[in-house]
Amino acid sequence: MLQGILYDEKSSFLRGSALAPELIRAAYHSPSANYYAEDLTLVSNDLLSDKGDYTIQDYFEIEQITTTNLKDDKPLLTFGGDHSITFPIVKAFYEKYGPLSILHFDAHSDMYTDFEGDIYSHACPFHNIMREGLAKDLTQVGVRTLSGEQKVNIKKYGVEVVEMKDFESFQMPNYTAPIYLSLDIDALDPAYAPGVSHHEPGGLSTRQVISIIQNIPVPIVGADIVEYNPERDINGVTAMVCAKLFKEIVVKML
Ligand SMILES: [Mn+2]
Repeated sequence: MLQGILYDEKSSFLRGSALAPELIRAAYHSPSANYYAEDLTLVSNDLLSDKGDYTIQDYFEIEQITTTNLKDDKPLLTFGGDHSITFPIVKAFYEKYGPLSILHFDAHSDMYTDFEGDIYSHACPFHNIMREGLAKDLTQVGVRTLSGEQKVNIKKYGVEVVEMKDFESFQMPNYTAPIYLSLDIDALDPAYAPGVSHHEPGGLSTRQVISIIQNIPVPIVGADIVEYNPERDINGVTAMVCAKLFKEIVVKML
């Protein structure tokens, strides 16, 4: 299942990611590509059971909406929105499934206790998730912006961080149960995905992200694609990256 969360109020630097869901869908439906994932799964529209996009007035509505859409007992993927939405989404998943392992792609650890006075900032969702014990474990890939405060929190909660500088040594965690996947599109190098609010050079290639997704050994029960900012995109190239990664993720959700 698919839901879009039109929300970027917790962005610290630039707005724009609330515009993303509609444009990722348009890229996915673009006649320039087909609906096949690379393993030849046909990721067709009727497979998705799209719940559409939700305009958010209040941050905590996101949990309610997700809880409602989880009632169908089907895997659920969310188009964001800034990364703050992952905390209320994971909260809804926790209520249904208990703590899940989370695989998190991001240039940033998002492990600040608060950011500019807001504990729900898009720089904080994974601190909130770990503080509330909503994840079985958390592995972060693509990180290249750590700070002292975040390092303290990472240690405190036993977060596994694969920094970009050490990416060569990345090994898939030993998953034995379905996981939640959170994909901040700024994990990719801005050369591959310029349509993000925070351009952070030295990131992952599209192919590296695809390879990791294809090698996940267990089903994905929940996922999000966040932080795509169409206002920063060039010729819709990042929307196509989102659509491509979306199809590869959906394969793991079936
Ligand atoms: Mn990020």
